[in-house]
Amino acid sequence: MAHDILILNGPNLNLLGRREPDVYGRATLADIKARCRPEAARLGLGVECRQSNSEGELVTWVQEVPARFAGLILNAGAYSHTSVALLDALRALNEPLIEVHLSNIYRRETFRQHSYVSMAAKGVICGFGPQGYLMALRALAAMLHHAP
Ligand code: CA2
Repeated sequence: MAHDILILNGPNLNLLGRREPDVYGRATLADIKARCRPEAARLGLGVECRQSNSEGELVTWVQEVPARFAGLILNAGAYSHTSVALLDALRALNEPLIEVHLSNIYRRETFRQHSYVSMAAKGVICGFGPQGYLMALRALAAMLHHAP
């Protein structure tokens, strides 16, 4: 049976491609989804992509992971830097979590250089733009397919 992966994007990422192209590039979230689908299929994975501006909705979706998904890719946007609620939900997971950021948060303001999400993540990919999501899919595929 194919493993299904949940890709979650947090606040304001629905605006991608429309503003701040110098920081976040020109790809929209729909473009990223369209690139993830064939890459996941090539890796033998199913993928579901969701976006929310609401911290509570993201927490609820994280709580769905154990019942339906083998792994989670999360760009929690600004909640990465603020949300203990999200961290608590992520810490309850046994499934692997990869944190993704489009920008290199370590080259930006100091308040972006700490992420609560990182404390629960297997690994963090940042600074590679939309390609980071594809890299995260490959990392999860390697983990899931080569698990002992
Ligand atoms: O680099 C990333 O992926 C971030 O998670 C993006 C978040 C930011 O708060 C994090 O520090 C790093 C912001 C996403 C907002 O995206 C926009 C896109 C276009 C226009 C306005 C916001």
